[in-house]
Amino acid sequence: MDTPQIALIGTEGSGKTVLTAVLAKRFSIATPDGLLLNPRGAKTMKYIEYVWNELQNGRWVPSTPAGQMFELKWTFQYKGKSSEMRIVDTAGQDLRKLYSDEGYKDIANLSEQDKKFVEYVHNSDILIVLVNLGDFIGVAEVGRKIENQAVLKEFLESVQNERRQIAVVFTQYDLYAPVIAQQYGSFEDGGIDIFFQQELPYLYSGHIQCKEIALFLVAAINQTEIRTRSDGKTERVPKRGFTSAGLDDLAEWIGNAVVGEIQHIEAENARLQEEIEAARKGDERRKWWANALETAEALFNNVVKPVATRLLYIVIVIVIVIVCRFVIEAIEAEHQRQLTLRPYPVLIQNDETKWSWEYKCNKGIFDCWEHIACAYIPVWNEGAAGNIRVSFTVQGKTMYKDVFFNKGESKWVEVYVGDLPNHDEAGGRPKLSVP
Ligand SMILES: Nc1nc2c(ncn2[C@@H]2O[C@H](COP(=O)(O)OP(=O)(O)OP(=O)(O)O)[C@@H](O)[C@H]2O)c(=O)[nH]1
Ligand SMILES: [Mg+2]
Repeated sequence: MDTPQIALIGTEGSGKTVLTAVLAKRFSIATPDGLLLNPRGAKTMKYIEYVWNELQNGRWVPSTPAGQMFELKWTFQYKGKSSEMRIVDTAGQDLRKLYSDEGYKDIANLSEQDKKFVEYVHNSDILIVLVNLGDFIGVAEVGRKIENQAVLKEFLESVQNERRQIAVVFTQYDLYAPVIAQQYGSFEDGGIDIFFQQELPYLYSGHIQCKEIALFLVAAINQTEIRTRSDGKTERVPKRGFTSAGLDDLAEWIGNAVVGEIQHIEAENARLQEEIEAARKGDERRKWWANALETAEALFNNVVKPVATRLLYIVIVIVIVIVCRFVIEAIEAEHQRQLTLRPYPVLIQNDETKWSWEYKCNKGIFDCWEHIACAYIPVWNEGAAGNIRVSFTVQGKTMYKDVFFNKGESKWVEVYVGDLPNHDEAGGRPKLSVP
């Protein structure tokens, strides 16, 4: 709710309608303090003017019918604040009906009108509870006293919360001032507390004493006169040109309460604005991130991914090449290693004249039956240990012998070359190879 709302509550005849009109009229012209109530719309103006005219012409207005609420609107100005303000003039009958037997609690079974009453009242920021002094002072009937107090007590219990501002206004002070002064002492000098304790003990102890409820004494119509009606009966009616008493204090309290409410609403609005702003910024941030994510995704899909794929292919190819090279190099190295491992045969003497030849007799049981030529070839193994094949061809016949050499070893290799008349017949160079 962004408009301070005041509800005037009180039992029938407590003076709500009269006070509303008198207050509105009184503050339709700015006070020296700057409090101003400017009616908004024809409805409010007509309502106030109607009641005011009746009072000015010495007539009371009829009781507000049950089920009716007059929602009146003003532009309120006070202490540099300006705001719309609503005052709801409720019907006393409704208050009694709903709060005397706690019927307001059974909200589900309330009529639409009653529901509206309860909701309206409970949604109001400022409550002005009117108490007709006549209901509690002097000749007041005991049953009615108890009944009224019960209604008010129940009502106040139901509406009190930490924030709501509540005032209890005693009306028709003009009629009871002398009795009050006599019975309780001057209200201004603490008589009001004594009155409360004595006449409204449940309200006093239950609410007024411990809760912050403002108390006011008001005479909306401070001067009345007795008039004889056409039926011969007499009645007390507003005196032409009447004044009011106690309105300024009440108006000041209302003004401050409304200003407090406006400040609360402004603070709430500022907080809401901040929340909205924070939410908007949060939204913007989320959107920004979403966009950034989208852009990044698009960039990734359209640029990075294809480049990366190509790069990956290139890397794969490079890796394959490197691996191949590595493998080839490894094979090469292994080959080299194998080569270096293999004995690298070197003839010390490649010169046949260095060979040594020998004839050996292949002796039988009695005599030599064969001569065998043997060639001794000097070989030096420069390489690693391994077999070296020494072969050579003599008279078209190739012979060989595999001989094991240690690394760096040199020795004579003996090769049988067969039955040769003499070694001169041997021909060709020996060849060395690895088997
Ligand atoms: N002497 C005197 N009588 C008043 C004053 N205000 C109200 N009254 C009397 O109280 C009666 C009821 O006043 P209303 O303002 O109509 O009371 P209400 O609270 O609106 O009553 P409902 O509409 O029935 O709930 C009037 O008809 C007057 O007789 C006042 O300031 N002085
Ligand atoms: Mg009324």
